[in-house]
Amino acid sequence: MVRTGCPSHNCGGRCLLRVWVRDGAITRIDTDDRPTDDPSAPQLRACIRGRSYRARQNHKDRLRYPMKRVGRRGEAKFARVSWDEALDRVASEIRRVRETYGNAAVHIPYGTGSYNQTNGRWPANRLMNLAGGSLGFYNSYSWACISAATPTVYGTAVTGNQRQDWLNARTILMWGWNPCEMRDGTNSEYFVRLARERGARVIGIDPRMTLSAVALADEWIPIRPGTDAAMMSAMAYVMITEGLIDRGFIRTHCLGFDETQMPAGAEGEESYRDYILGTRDGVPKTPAWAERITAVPAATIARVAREYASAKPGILYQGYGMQRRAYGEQPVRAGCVLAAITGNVGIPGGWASGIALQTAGGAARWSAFPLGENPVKAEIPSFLWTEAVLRGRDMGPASGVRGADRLGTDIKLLWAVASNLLINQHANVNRSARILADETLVETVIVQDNFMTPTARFADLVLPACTQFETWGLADGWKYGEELLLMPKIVDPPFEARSDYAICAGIARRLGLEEAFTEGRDERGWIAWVIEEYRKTGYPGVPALDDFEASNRGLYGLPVKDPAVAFADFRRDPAAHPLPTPSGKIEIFSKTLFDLGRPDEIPAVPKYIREWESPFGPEAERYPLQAVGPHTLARVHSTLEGVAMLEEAFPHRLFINPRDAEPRGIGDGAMVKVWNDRGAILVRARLTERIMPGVVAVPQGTWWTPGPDGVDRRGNINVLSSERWTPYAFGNAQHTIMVQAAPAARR
Ligand SMILES: Nc1nc2c(c(=O)[nH]1)N[C@H]1C(S)=C(S)[C@@H](COP(=O)(O)OP(=O)(O)OC[C@H]3O[C@@H](n4cnc5c(=O)[nH]c(N)nc54)[C@H](O)[C@@H]3O)O[C@H]1N2
Ligand SMILES: Nc1nc2c(c(=O)[nH]1)N[C@H]1C(S)=C(S)[C@@H](COP(=O)(O)OP(=O)(O)OC[C@H]3O[C@@H](n4cnc5c(=O)[nH]c(N)nc54)[C@H](O)[C@@H]3O)O[C@H]1N2
Ligand code: SF4
Ligand SMILES: [Mo]
Repeated sequence: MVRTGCPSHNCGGRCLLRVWVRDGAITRIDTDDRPTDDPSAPQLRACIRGRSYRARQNHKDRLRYPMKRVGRRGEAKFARVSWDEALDRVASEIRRVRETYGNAAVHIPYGTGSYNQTNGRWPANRLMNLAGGSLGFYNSYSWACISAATPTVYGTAVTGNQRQDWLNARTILMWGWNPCEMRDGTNSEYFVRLARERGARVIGIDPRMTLSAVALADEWIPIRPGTDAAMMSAMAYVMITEGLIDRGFIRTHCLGFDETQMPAGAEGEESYRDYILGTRDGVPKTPAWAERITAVPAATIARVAREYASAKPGILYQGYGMQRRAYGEQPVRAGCVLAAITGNVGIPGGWASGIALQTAGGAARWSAFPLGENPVKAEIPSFLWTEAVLRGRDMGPASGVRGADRLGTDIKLLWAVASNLLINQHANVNRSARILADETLVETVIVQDNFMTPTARFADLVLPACTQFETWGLADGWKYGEELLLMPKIVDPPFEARSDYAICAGIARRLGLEEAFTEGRDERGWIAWVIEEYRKTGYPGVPALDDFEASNRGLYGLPVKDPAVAFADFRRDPAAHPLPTPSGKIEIFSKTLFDLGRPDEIPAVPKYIREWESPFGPEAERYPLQAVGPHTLARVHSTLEGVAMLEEAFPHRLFINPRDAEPRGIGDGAMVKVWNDRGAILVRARLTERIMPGVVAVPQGTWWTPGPDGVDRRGNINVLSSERWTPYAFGNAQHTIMVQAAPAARR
């Protein structure tokens, strides 16, 4: 029995597994068996994905050999080749594209299959950085809006207290946040539960009655997707007109709340209070106004406003689903402002909102495997890679490019490592498939994965990578956590699969960079090196690798007895500890955003803006249903697709309210076609009252499997999602979709 960190990928958590091995094969997996369950160092109990990982590990469809494409791109006709031929070809393609178009024509796209140091995308990044660089990206598919919008208010993304502090809260608003299904740090749901046992009232605000609403909340408030900023504005209206705001805190710590505290150069402009009261636009943001937009009763909005503003301290926790939307920047800023005007910032049991990266602790940050520096300084927003394929040469700052005035080249070589993004996880699958199928655009597609994913089917070369059980790794918490988890190599890779590190080392050799790339280390050698770095840089208690391995404890942890509170210093003395914003204060009105001069889409104070696809636009005539693609317990995005027992436990369904299903003649369990202008999918219906009328849900991540008619048989929500990006963050808006649904024609 070996204790190890779960292969976990980008699953939202980091847990401990106990793995039993017999005759070189994994026979059983369970989880943390430490006897204590003390909130300062709780067990890291695995979810069903970690517990069922054996089925993925031993799956008959694991990639076995390197393969090259023999048909048209996307046709998925492949022939086995030797590793020598495959690696020669990768090296010569990197050389050719580099010489013909420059290093910026090579792109390693966003891909989150492994965060365990030497496995996943990281060795490829290290290699390309040594090989002259490649086109980089910034932000993520997870957090584009929230990571860009939070600093416009606070100057930083580190706005979260350590979770042990949640036990001090009296009110918790789980706003579009679903930690029971969408893991957001192992144990987040446990801490909410403890807080509730201590008397906190918990409210879930989500178009779906999630498992979190069921298991953790006192109340579920269904809200129309894309309208959260309207409800938040109406809450502010109630707080302002009923005198529930924290005037003292606003005066000493905030900027731009009303006309008395406008930043220099914006005197006389519309303040937050002006917007809320409708002083300039003539529309007071009353609960009645918001009810028409959000479908939340005005009385409920007013009641939640009063509760959050008076049963203090309180947490307004913002999930990320509502920022993966058209104007995803707005609800983020609106939530931060509610935290600020109620004075919930910088106090125990409070919460500043925003992305809320943990303020202190955390055994270590994950990327200690050295990637080196990228000689190519240009970066694109992660979501805009298809743009860089189509018109990279003309892209500049107006298209979100950083570090250069113009990219000067299109992307010509895509090397997807631990990524199912090129097809499955990016928006508008049919469009991506058309772009990739055109061999005059991207000339070379290399995919490195454990399975023949929809992305791999579009590869010119498929390289079989091993799983985390087959190589060395090290992980720490996903957003939160104080533990460092050792991931020793437990079994050998099947057939000819190799570690991502070994694959990259082989390419490095062919580019004359082997010594520079490996520095004489193998995977285990790098993990030993990384641990020594931690020991040198503030964590001397981490055991050296040999001892760590011999102990078979699997983890090293730091108990949290005295949880840190974000902005505590600023709260105490704002003059001595100013925020890293231009004004040093909480910027309710952002002069930086004001100066962009695009008030309709990037207002200086947070506003509700109607989405570009919404029930209120003309598009609703043909496509009257809003569709969301939540993160499901059964998968890590598209990873773990094909594990039969997970599919059995959580069958893939279109979740639809009977009030929408019945007029359409859709019965429970019926096969349904869901479509819009971008494409169509087939998926079985689950009729349920646990989703609000007018909204349907299709959990994201199933593998795109088009039939001869182009209709996807496996119900991938990204067939329906749009490639349009958000105005300020250049983020993905994959939850903003309008669709129609009808019973599928009998075949
Ligand atoms: N089980 C599981 N857990 C995961 C992952 C996984 O794949 N599976 N992935 C991990 C990763 S990488 C990430 S980035 C996070 C993502 O975490 P999130 O982005 O927070 O997850 P989602 O499920 O997309 O959205 C959360 C909730 O928002 C709701 N929602 C959608 N639109 C709106 C809206 O406009 N308003 C409101 N109020 N609610 C809305 C959805 O119904 C859903 O219940 O999850 C992490 N955790
Ligand atoms: N519609 C919609 N689309 C979304 C989202 C949404 O909410 N809605 N969420 C977005 C978010 S938040 C994210 S983070 C992205 C995630 O998108 P991706 O980063 O593409 O994540 P996965 O789909 O899990 O694909 C990871 C791939 O890595 C492979 N893999 C696993 N381990 C290893 C390894 O060690 N080595 C190698 N080489 N391969 C490995 C897996 O087999 C899998 O194919 O999806 C985004 N797409
Ligand atoms: S939450 Fe993540 S790390 Fe934990 S068991 Fe599940 S998949 Fe593994
Ligand atoms: Mo994500």
